[in-house]
Amino acid sequence: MVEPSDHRILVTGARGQIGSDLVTRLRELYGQDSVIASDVQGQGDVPSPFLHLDVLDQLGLHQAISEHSITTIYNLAAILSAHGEKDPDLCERVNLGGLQNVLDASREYGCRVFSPSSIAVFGPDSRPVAKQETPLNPTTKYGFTKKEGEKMMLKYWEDYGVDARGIRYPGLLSWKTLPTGGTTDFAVEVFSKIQAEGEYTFFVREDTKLPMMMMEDAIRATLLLMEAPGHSLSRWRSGYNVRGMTFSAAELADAIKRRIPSAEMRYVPDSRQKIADSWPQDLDDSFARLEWGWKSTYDLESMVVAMLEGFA
Ligand code: NAD
Ligand code: AKB
Repeated sequence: MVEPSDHRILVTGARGQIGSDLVTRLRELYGQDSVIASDVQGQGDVPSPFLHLDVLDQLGLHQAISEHSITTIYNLAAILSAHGEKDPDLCERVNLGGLQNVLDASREYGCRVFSPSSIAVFGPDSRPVAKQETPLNPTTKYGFTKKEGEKMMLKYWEDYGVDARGIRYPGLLSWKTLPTGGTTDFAVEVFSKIQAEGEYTFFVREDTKLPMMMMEDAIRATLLLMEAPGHSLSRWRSGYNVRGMTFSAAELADAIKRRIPSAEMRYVPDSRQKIADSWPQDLDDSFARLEWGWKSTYDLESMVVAMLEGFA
């Protein structure tokens, strides 16, 4: 049994939307010095310890793990969907090449791994509600890398015993760090713009309905999965569906307008519409509920209250 003080954690891509919140929570649980934040970007305002680390740099990764006696890696370094469609080569290099480096190093040093998947693993044939076992037919480069990433993690578990786990996160909502490069970004941007400027132009149609989740729930799901006994996990261990809530852009706009009647919102779809139209509108997360006790806490109304307060 590993005591909290025995955890030595490396977080890659720590400056991103999830990393900013996850590093804080992990440090609350395991101690500031036990959690090494790292990113290909500079340290910014992330508190130390911080390493400048590119997941494509195999040697740097090995050195970081060995010098800091790392036991668990949260691999958050990635290129998200909209950015990935613009630069598919970089998306494949970072999302698959980076993951392979993390898994190879974990195999050598005996680390546990968490590396997120996404609802992007699904394609248009998964609509409206994607089940855990719905076939994965993504139409984006990002979705392809997430699907292959799930397979790679399962292979490293089955063939080499690397304890690799993952979640198919929906669009994540938080006021602490703004999302960039994704398709679900509109559901955060709207709160930031309405609070700052009183208006927002959605880059998707008003009937665009996608699965979403509050960051607090996503972090809770992540830690629940990582704490779950290995024997309770099935072949879905590298990509569990987790459900938070689902709403259309118009339903989100209505919920905001009920609280801020002067808010002005318009819809001017851009290239991200095609990506949104290829993803499921909702998820069935029965396996996560059954195997490791997942249950979300936020719904649309409580999320809108929290996000408006957060950006106020
Ligand atoms: P993000 O884009 O906000 O952050 C990614 C971080 O990775 C950035 O800080 C970036 O500098 C860093 N990075 C990029 N290339 C790197 C490299 N070569 N080496 C090291 N760092 C590198 O992304 P996020 O939203 O925090 O997502 C984290 C993970 O969760 C990703 O795997 C993403 O696919 C997944 N995910 C996120 C969401 C979401 O809504 N945020 C939803 C589904 C899945
Ligand atoms: C994106 O929009 O790319 C991410 C995701 C759902 O994976 N938020």
